[in-house]
Order: sequence, then C-alpha cells, then structure tokens
Amino acid sequence: MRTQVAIIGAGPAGLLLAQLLHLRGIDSVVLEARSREYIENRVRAGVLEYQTVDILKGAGVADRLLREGLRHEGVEVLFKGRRHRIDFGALTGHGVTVYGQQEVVKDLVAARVATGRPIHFEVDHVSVHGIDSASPSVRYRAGGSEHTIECDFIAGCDGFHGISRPSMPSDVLRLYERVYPFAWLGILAEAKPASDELIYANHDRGFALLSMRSPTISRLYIQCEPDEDLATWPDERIWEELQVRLSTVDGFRLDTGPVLQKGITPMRSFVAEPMHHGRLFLAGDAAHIVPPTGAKGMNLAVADVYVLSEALSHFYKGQGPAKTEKLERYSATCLQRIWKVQRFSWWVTSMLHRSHTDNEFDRRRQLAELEYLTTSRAAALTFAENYVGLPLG
Ligand code: FAS
Ligand code: PHB
Repeated sequence: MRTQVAIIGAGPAGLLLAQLLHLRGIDSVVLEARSREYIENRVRAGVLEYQTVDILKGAGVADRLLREGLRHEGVEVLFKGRRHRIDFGALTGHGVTVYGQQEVVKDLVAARVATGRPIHFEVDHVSVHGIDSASPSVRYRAGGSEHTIECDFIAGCDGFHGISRPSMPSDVLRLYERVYPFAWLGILAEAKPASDELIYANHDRGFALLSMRSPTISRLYIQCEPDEDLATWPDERIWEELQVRLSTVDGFRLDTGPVLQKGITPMRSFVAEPMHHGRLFLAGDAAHIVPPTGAKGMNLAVADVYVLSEALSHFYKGQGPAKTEKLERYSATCLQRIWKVQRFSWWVTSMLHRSHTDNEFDRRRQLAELEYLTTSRAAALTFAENYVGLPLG
C-alpha cells in the first residue's frame, strides 16, 4: 500500500490531521491500536479553546459541536469558601466551549469514514522504518497478516505511550519532565451541573473541579494521591469529598447522581524536543503532556496538527528547496507556543493544588496568589488570555 502521509494514532491529533490533509488533497492512511468503539467512548478532555473551535469549523467537523457544545464566557475560582468569577468575555473578547473529547473524536471518525479513505482499527506491531530516507514506511499487523505502508511522511500521533517518540534517534531527542506529587480522581455523573460555569477550588483538603458535559451530565475531579486506590472511593465518598471541597460560606450544594465512569489521571509536565526528525513528525501527546488543570492537552494537539497540515500542504504545492521550509520549522513553531502553555499549566496547577512538600509559607503564598488573581484586572487578564487560548501564529 502507498500513501503520502502515514498517520499513527486516531486520537484528536491523528484524526484531525487526516481531515485537514484530505481537505488539501493530500492522501493519508490512519492506523489505530484500539477499536472504534473504544476511542469513541474514552472520556478525557472537555474544554475547547476558541481557536480549536475555529479550526474544527474550518475542517468541516463542527456542526454538532456548534449545536451541542456549551459556550462559556468565564470560570469561577473558589478559595476560603468564596467564589470569584474570571470574565473571559470582558477581558479578552473570547470564550471557550465545553464539549467532550469523545464527541470530537466521534465527529472526526465520522468525517474520516465519509471520505472513504483508509482508517484501520485494532492494528498492532506497528513500526516505522527509513525515517532518514525520502521513502519511509510503516509496518503493522492487522487481521492476522503483516502490512507495509510506503509513504512520503509519517505523523506520530500515537500519544504518550505510543511507538513514535521512541522511534526518534535517542541521540537526537531531549526530554523535559516534571512529575507532580498528586493525581486527579475524575468522575462522569448523571447529575445536573450545580453551576453554569466551571469552578476551580483550592481547599485545605486539596483541589477540586466542577465541570460538565451537558445540562444533565457533570464532570468532576478531586486531587488525590498518585497511587490512589480507586476501590477505596465508592461513589458516596467521592460525592462527600466533592461537597466539602466545593463548599462555600453561602451554602453551595452539589446535585448528585449515578456515577457513569471514574478514573485516575496522573499529573505530569512533559516535552520531547525536537518534534521532527527526517520524515517522522510528532504531534499531540506523543510530543508533550500538560497537567489537565489548564485544559490544554487536546487544544495543543489541535494546534500541532494545524501547523503540520499547513507545512505538508506547502511541501506538496511548493517547488524547489523552499518547499521544505515550513516542515523544517514545524518543531520550532510548535514548541514556542507549547512551552508557554506548559508554563500556564504548571502555574495553575501549582496555584490550585496542595502538595505534601508545601509548608505554611507556601500555603500563605498560594492564598496571596489567589487573592491577587481575583482582585487585579492585570492578573485576571493573564489568566484569561492563556485559558481561552494564546494566538496560534
Ligand atoms: P491520544 O492519546 O488521545 O491518542 C493517541 C491514539 O494513538 C490513541 O487512540 C491510541 O490508542 C493510539 N495508539 C497508541 N499507540 C499506538 C500504536 N502503536 N499504533 C496505533 N495507534 C496507537 N486533557 C485535558 O485537556 N483535560 C482533561 O481532563 C484530560 N484528561 C485526560 C485523561 C487521561 C486518562 C489522559 C490519558 C489524557 C487526558 N487529557 C486531558 C489529555 C488528552 O485530552 C490529550 O491531550 C489528548 O488525548 C491528546 O490527543 P492525541 O495527541 O491525539 O493523543
Ligand atoms: C473537563 O471538563 O474534563 C475539564 C475541564 C477543565 C479542565 C480539565 C478538565 O481544566
């Protein structure tokens, strides 16, 4: 089999790249380790930056998002029992859209299937070859037989645990990482969100977040230990802890309901540089991970593949040595924004979570930071412009 771009991974990065390339007349094949049902039901991110919405609109996959997505003009920060609103609209003129990542994936898979171009689910033994040559290839196994894809480029969109990043030459790759001493226990619940907007809470017992997926589905998180045993968290205990950490002096009450899904997400900041070697390009979680506090993971993946699709389009349309210019700048272009987003994600995580390594000074410093954020327009603008999304270009 031959194609122009072999895409490994059908998460937001791989699926959106395939769609953006298709719209530019560039052929691709998508390889996915899991089943279609699995990836369409994997509960993860929930907040889309305004530029992510614009890119999905431009890719022709935003009809349902625009119908069902929840447009938010701000969030609330809760500490010492009081909630403080950060007004994105007034500060930046932009908002965000709450729309589950699994819904984005469903829309992108439907678009891929509609193109009639290949997407292979439940593949394994994927490997990349010849990335230093002009004719790389990807080998994989599916349906019990071996397959090879000859291609011009390989897009490694296979997430943090994929094979693409490890396929980069070890003497080329530089890794930057911070692992946090806490994690998130997240639930999806059939319960009316008790607030119209997200609430980020800094409580003595730890961080909590009230988010949502629809007027009847809540998405909530509490900070927990990295090695937390989910079996020790029956639904009742989770609701009790959420109620404590989201409590206010004016008696805020959560609506509770059946927990549909629960899981623990580890917290790390991670960047792999460069994001490109030869004919292999990394995008999304394959190249970087942010703590989910800033709601940036999926948005960064979208930004990467938008840049990559433009660079590949420039290559195929171009003539002479200039045609590789944007491809050669891909990594530097993405990393400049990725590091700013890493900083923001680290900052909100440090401001909102309680760490065992913190002492009383740290606790008072954290509260002073929260006071500053919620009383200074300049501080609120800094938070808002990062949260709605830094400029892409
Ligand atoms: P993804 O990991 O989504 O997709 C990679 C795909 O590649 C997967 O479908 C995988 O099955 C496939 N794959 C892996 N190895 C392969 C191989 N060898 N061959 C073929 N396919 C292969 N972000 C937020 O903003 N907010 C959140 O609350 C949040 N929660 C998260 C919870 C969890 C448990 C995880 C892991 C991440 C969470 N994230 C969150 C981050 C998440 O949204 C990612 O940023 C986003 O999925 C990135 O998309 P991709 O880069 O496409 O990677
Ligand atoms: C979510 O709804 O899953 C969500 C929202 C905001 C975050 C992280 C996760 O910062």
